[in-house]
Amino acid sequence: MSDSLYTLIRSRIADPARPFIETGDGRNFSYGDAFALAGRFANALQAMGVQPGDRVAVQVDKSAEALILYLGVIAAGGVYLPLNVGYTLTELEYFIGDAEPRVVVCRPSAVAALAPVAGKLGVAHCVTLGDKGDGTLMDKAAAASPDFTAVPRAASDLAAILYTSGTTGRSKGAMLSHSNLASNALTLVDYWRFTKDDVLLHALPIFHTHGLFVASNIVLLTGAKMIFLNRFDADEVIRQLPRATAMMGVPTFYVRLLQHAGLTKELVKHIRLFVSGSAPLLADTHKEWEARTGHRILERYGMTETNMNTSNPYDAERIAGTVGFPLPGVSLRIADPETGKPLPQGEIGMIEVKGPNVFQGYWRMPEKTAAEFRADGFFITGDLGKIDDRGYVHIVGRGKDLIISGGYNVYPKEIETEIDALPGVVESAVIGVAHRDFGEGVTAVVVTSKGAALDEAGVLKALDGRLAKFKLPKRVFFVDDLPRNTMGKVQKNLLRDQYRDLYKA
Ligand code: MCA
Ligand code: AMP
Repeated sequence: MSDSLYTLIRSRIADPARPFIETGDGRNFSYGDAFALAGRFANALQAMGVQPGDRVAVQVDKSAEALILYLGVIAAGGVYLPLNVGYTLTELEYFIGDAEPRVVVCRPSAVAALAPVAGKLGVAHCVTLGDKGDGTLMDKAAAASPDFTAVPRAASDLAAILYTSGTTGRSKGAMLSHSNLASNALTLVDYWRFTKDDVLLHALPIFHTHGLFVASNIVLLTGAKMIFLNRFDADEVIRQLPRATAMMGVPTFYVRLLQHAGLTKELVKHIRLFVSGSAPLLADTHKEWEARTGHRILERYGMTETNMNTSNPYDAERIAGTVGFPLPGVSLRIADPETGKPLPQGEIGMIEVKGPNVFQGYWRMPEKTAAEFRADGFFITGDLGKIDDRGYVHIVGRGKDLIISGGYNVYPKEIETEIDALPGVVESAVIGVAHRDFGEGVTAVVVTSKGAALDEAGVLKALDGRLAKFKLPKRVFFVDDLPRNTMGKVQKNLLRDQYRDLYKA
């Protein structure tokens, strides 16, 4: 028997005529349409030599076809490797060199620059997919047969690799198996009561866990429908909300919608579920949302490496500022960060998890993988938390130096390395400062050598093109020295304090 996620999805769709994706420009897909296109993609990929286990790297704009490509890749037994469209050529070079994909799929506008780089790195095919369902991959798909029998896969075979940055060194590819994805999505279907009658308003990007797996896999496993927006646009979301029954978003979605005069109780009376995750939802936002709409947002907690770990309950009380209970099948403990010894109930420590949702390790980094697991198999999340006396998990901080801006992770070390390499820079510290829109705003504090003529605009210009735009500091400050403790470690908490009101207005 095959444990392919694709086979599972197909087995759960009883009526292929049911609508799957509705897009703004009328390129709509029933489940049958989607399976036919996935079959064409799978045949086209096989014709390009994709064998089970081969990586297919994809950096394209959001479209129904792009999501269906994910299905085509896993049907062919390939490993789907989605990449943020914001990544620059320099960043892509690393991912492609590390993952060694057989095929790279990019935007038509990017192929001239990317194809030579991919070719140099040994990629056999660089093909394109545009946001209107155009491109050379679509041409190949159109010429291929829609009939395809999914390549059998074992539960632990890889379905996807998603890169996530490390606090030190380069990005790590989190390897997710067919059963990691299937088990978590099936759990969420039950926990959040999804059925074929749901209509999910999908405004998230599809190159990260939230939009790709949490949102899309749930829909695919229930036969529900999605209204698929290319990006988050508050006006468009307000227009579409009355047609939906559920929406998933990062906290910035909710913050922005609260600023929209169109958000009323009447507008959302058909919605049964609002989910938030990927970054902390402020308790104030939670409360304001309830006062304005009558709905309590359901906050949940996950990671690229683990999919979803905890969720506030569907029926019982959803508590602002908590991420709810461990999901069925997920073991979660609070441990001493140094020793891994479980701490008494109520104490703050490292959140560690174990379960079928937890990934297979980092791609070609066995030492890094080993370092993030305890001997008894628990994964060390890097998040600090506690469990209250009612069993709700609270995330109280991060043991890792990480900024989450609008739901995107930014690793200070990566930005500091780029800034430190600029002429005239002695050292720098990059911190996350509370930001009214993005939750945290990337902020750089820089020490230059005497007489250096570097200013804020100069730093930003130098970083532009090397780092994705969402990683660029919103502000750059210059100081004589960075504050350090007696061990010589930069005291980022003091810097965060100093700049705490920067983005509040
Ligand atoms: C865009 N910009 C950003 C961000 N997004 N800067 C910082 N942080 C961001 N997140 C930049 C743009 O490049 C632009 O720069 C300027 O900010 C204004 O862009 P704007 O139009 O306002 O942005 P937007 O297009 O509206 O995007 C904001 C957004 C988007 C809707 C919040 O970032 C988004 O969709 N975020 C969702 C991320 C996500 O899905 N995360 C899930 C990860 P300039 O003006 O210079 O051009 S999965 C995960 O974390 C785990 C597993 C989990 O638990 O889910
Ligand atoms: P990523 O590596 O992009 O998957 O980001 C995972 C990280 O996002 C987690 O380790 C947490 O730090 C954070 N995160 C996800 N959901 C929440 C949440 N509901 N509240 C606070 N932090 C969250």
